[in-house]
Amino acid sequence: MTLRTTVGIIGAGPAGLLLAHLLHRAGVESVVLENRSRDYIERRVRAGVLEPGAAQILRDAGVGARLDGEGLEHDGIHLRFDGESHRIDFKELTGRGIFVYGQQEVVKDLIQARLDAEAPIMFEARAREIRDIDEDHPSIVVSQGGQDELLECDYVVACDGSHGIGRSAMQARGAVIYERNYPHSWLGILAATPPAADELIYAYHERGFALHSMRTPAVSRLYLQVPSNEILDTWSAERIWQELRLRLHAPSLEAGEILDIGITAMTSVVLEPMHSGRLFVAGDAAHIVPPTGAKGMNLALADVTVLAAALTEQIQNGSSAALNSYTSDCLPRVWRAQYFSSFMTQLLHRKPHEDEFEGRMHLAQLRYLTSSRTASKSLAENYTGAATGSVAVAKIGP
Ligand code: RFL
Ligand code: PHB
Repeated sequence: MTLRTTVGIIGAGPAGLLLAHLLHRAGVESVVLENRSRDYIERRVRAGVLEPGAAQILRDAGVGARLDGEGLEHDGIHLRFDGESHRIDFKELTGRGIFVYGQQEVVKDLIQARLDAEAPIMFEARAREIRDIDEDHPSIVVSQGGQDELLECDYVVACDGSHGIGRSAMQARGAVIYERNYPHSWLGILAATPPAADELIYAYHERGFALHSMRTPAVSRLYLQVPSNEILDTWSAERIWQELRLRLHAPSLEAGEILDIGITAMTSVVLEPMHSGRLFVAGDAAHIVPPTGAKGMNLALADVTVLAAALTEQIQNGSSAALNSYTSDCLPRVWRAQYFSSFMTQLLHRKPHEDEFEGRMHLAQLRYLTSSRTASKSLAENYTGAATGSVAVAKIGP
């Protein structure tokens, strides 16, 4: 059977769902294809931090009510190292705070909006192949319930994350991947335990990095640096809690039931360009940042906000300028976030064989960041997304 729509969207993560919602509000039809079940994606525990700009995007799209009611507004973060605790006051330094609101809550809000609009979203429907990218009507081969169907579109947007088919389709067409791997992973838990502090704690410790975050006053989200290729079986609950208390300097952190546990490898990836013919890629399909800078979901939401406006402009007014500049409009923000995420990762993690010299270099940089107003402000601008605004550019030739 052949289905037809204007924009075929692969993936119902934050990128694909927000894109579909923004297009719907502009009067543009789309179909969302999601490999997993609704239940699975609504439970998948991932990001937690929204920049104020991303929160505003959700509000402007009419899906910010729960975020404003249940999201936790934080004015700063704590940096802990060498037995000291320092607060970086984002609000005072930049006038902006951040929101702590789980990615799966953003996903739930957007799925609800899609269903309320009675707009098409197919779960357990896997995009297998993207065809005819250079034709007027590209199509997606979709497998659902053991059957193949064809979704014919005017445009295809791959929001299918880091392991999807969008990125490989782009690579097959000559797009370049810039990549860096880190020798660390994160062991992350979601636990039924009250947060040990009112704000996030990023801790540099001789035993490795640790991060204290939260979801509600009764649920904490906690991470530990572990070697890449670490095996989960070697981490008993007791070992995890002990290590968290030590690295976070949080002896009062209570052990609670572990609701979710997983290990995430850390990498940096940027795909250039982010579009080719009638195929566009957005979010993790186009770029991955290590989670230390809390940027991935924010970048995904920013990409599709640009893309929704550009597609609408093309489809409703026949104007292709914004669509043609999709890649160049997104990449400066992507590389800024990439730099910051890499900087935070290298600042806060212990290298596998870090020597005394390097350890002292880390401490020197952390002391600078927490004692110089200029350095603290730079961190605050980057973390809250205040540093991604456009600047006047003076071109100096080819
Ligand atoms: P997603 O969320 O991965 O969604 C892609 C969707 O596509 C589906 N899919 C397919 N569907 C149909 N056919 C196919 N062939 C398909 N292939 C894949 C998948 O099932 C999935 O549902 O990508 P999207 O929308 O680009 O969103 C990106 C974010 O998920 C990601 O950047 C963040 O989670 C990164 N991240 C963080 N970002 C932040 O902004 N702030 C944070 O605090 C933050 N913390 C984190 C993070 C990511 C983490 N992990 C687990 C990677 C913390 C961690 C630990
Ligand atoms: C989270 O709450 O899951 C979280 C917070 C900050 C990060 C990464 C993840 O840098």
